[in-house]
This record gives sequence, structure tokens and C-alpha cells, in this order.
Amino acid sequence: MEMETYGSMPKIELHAHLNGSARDSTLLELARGLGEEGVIVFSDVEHVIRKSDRSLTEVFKLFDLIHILTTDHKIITRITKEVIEDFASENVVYLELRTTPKKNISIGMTKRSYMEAVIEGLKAITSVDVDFMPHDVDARSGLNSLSTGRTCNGTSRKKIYVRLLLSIDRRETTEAAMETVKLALELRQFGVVGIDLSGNPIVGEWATFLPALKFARELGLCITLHCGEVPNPTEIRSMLDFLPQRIGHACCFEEAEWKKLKSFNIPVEICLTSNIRTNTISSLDVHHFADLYNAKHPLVLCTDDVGVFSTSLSGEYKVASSAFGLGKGEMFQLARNAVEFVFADDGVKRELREVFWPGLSGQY
Ligand code: 6MZ
Repeated sequence: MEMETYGSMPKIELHAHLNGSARDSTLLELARGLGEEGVIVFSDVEHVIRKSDRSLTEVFKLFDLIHILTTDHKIITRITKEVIEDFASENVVYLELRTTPKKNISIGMTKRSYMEAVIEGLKAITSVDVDFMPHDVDARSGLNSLSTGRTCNGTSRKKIYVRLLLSIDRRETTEAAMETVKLALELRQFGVVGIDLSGNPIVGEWATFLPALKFARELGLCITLHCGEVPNPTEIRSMLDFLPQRIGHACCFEEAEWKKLKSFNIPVEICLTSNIRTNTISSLDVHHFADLYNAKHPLVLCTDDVGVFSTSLSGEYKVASSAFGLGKGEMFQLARNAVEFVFADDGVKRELREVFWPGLSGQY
């Protein structure tokens, strides 16, 4: 029953990694195919994909495997389409999907061609209306994306806004990070709104990424950082002092960092199942969600990697509601608050506020 409530409730997803959100069934099909070609041994890989409890270190090993399976233009297009369809089917009305542009010379893949494959995936969706172009570009090209998409010839049709974030992987050099930022700038007309810094938190130095992140900011791109997935007070403080528009996780903060975060009022993307599964937080009883929620700190519930952690955004809402004793009205309010933290333009924010029209809250 509760799951149905959160399934039908409109929701906003701001922290979802493309390759971490691929369906298990798709990954298994791809692994079987590569097994038949003799590229991998399927039986070695199958249990790795099916396993759901993994440490943070194991998660990054799994990503290396997923990337072997998916780093191909056609497959990237396919998983982008499937991931967006899956989020739309559980009434996510706005999705900020992030992915790390990849270069693989041996198959003729550049960071740009990788992103073009992602954009192809956005365009290939027919089961739901996908709004991904910035509205000022739509106006120039005469496209009307301002329709609500809720009715079409009298029949109601689902609509999802999708915007893209390009991720810098912590394994990358300053030059590689810079290339990603330049690409983000070129692809703004296709809905790229910002930059994310992610990847294995024990790899890489903040100073390596700072020039590219500063450059991104100068160009007007929004920035979100994976911050505090492991204890590293110096890095956490430098990240907060950079004043990103949002941060993800905030698991390993000490008193001084909490103070800074709260005084800067930086919204936090909270990924409950991910934090528990990776053992970054030992149990929901001690999760920082409760303290931040009680302090009215800006928060948004997110999934991180629905495929890797076998979750869904509705599932995250259900977990939060039962772990922290929040009613449906409070959960609706939490979903609605996220409108203010999206990186899309004000026109989209206005339309999203309409989706979360106050009258609707009576249903929850
Ligand atoms: C840090 C994460 C992550 O970019 O290939 N990623 N980075 N912490 C996490 N929490 C568990 N989950 C995913 O998607 C997969 C990539 O996203 C980042 C990692 O860099 C991973 O390789 P894309 O689409």
C-alpha cells in the first residue's frame, strides 16, 4: 500500500548515475552476449551482477565490470532510454541524470560521441514525453515544450523533464576534467546543466579537479560534488568552501563540517539505501537524514544507483517514511521542496511547482 502511494506521488530525482541505474536484466543479457563471444566468462560475472550487498570498494569494482559491458554507443543509447523509462514509470517528473563521458579509442568512442549516444537515448523514448531542451532554445527552434504534456487528444500522457550532468571521475587528470567541462558547455543546448565530481572517494586529490570546477562555474554551469563518502576533513572543508550548488552523501562529517554545511545552507542529496549497502553509514537509526531534516536543512531523497543497489525512488521514500516516522503529507512536502534545488532554468521550476500544485498535497 505505502509503496503504491510513493509510486504514484510525483517525485524529483537529482542523484542518479546512468551506468549504476542500468537494469540487472539488461546487464545480464549483455554479459551473456560477451560470454558467447568469449570476451568474458559469464558464470564469473553473473553472481557479481546479482549480488546486492557490497562494500564501497566492491561497488567500484562492479562499476569497472559494468563499464566493460556498456561502453558501446548503441548500448549507451539503450540504457539511457531504459533508465529514463524506468524513472518515468514510477512518476519521477524531473530527472537529473549524471554520467561520466568516456573515451575508448579502440572502438572510436570520444567523450563527445559517448554523450551523443546518451542524447540519442533521450530522443528514442516514445512511451512518455521527454522534455530535455532548455526552454529558451525551444523558443528559438519553434518547439513548444511548454505544454504540460498531461493531456494529448483528451488522453493523459506522462511527461518527464530530463536534464544531464557530466561527471568528472576522480581518476581523471586536470586536462581530462577540463575536456568534460568544455563538452558540457557545448552540449548545453541538449539539456546539460551542470558538472558532478564522483568516483572512488579514496582516489584522486581535490586540487586536481579544482581548476576545471572553477572554469565550469565561470561558464555558468551548476556544480554538485560527492562530498564526505569517506572521512577526509580537509577535503570536505575545501569542498564546502567552494560553495557548490549541491553536495551528495555527506556521510563522514564531523561537528565542524556540519556547522559549515548548515551555515552555507548547501542542499544535500541523500541516498539512504546506497549509504547502508556500502556500509558508509552503519544503520538508518544513526543516519544524518534525521538531524538535517529536523534542522530544516535543504534535502532531497535520491537513489544513487537503482541497478547496483536494487532500489527505486519510491522505495527510498518508503524507507525514509518508515525509518524516520514521516507521514505521507511530510513526504509529499519533501518531494515538493526538491523543485527549488534543480539545476534547470526558472521556467522549468515554475512548471514543476505547478506539478506539485498545493491542491494535490491533499491526496497524500
Ligand atoms: C561515487 C559513484 C557512486 O558515470 O559511468 N558513481 N561515485 N560514489 C558512489 N556511490 C556509491 N556511484 C556511482 O556511472 C557510474 C559511475 O558513477 C560514479 C562512479 O564513477 C561510477 O563509475 P557512469 O554513468
